[in-house]
Amino acid sequence: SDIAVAVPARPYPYALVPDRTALVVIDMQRDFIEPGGFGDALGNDVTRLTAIVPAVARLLAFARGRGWPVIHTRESHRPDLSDCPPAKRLRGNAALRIGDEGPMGRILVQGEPGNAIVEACMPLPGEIVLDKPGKGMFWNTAVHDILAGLGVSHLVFAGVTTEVCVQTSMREANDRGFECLLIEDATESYFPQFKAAAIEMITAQGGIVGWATPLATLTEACA
Ligand code: C5J
Repeated sequence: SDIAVAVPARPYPYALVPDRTALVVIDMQRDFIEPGGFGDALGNDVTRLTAIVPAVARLLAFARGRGWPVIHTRESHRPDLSDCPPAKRLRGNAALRIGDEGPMGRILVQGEPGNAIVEACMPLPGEIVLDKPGKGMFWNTAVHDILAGLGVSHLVFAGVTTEVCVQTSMREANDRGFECLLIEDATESYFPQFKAAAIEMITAQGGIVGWATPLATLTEACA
């Protein structure tokens, strides 16, 4: 049905249509989140990211209980890097490039240990796992067709990092006509000021990219 539930949110209540909603969990990968991974090796404080793992796991349990489709993304490239533009590979730390051997296997390469999703957020059989070569989830993936096939118009977002892959994916989804809600305590950045600014940007100007709310507000509104 198209019956909507009003979820209190920034900048005003989000009209969630449960029968047309999917959960999107962005890049909850060991290499970004776990101590000893790629993110850690680059000098980032991963404790901020490990701290949201339980909230993302609770959100997954909630979505599964509701029967929502669940889409997990992984930032990843083919082993031959044919889907990694040189401009992406050459960016940043010359000692740790995409495809190089990192602390948890080859960096951002499909099938490597660090590319896997953290244990507590592991996809279940039947859930969609999307390998995406970009920061956003639409570039070079089948996700638009997958969502159309499922009849989804509303997307609830979680994952890392807020201002990079989560925000890019939300902006891409917003341009494609999806109504997007970010779960504030189920997303995180290495930089707290970037997380706060990303949420401000998303919700500014009457929700120019979408809405944001805490997990408990979503679950209470749907109870
Ligand atoms: C993600 C990144 N997943 N920060 N990647 O946000 O490069």
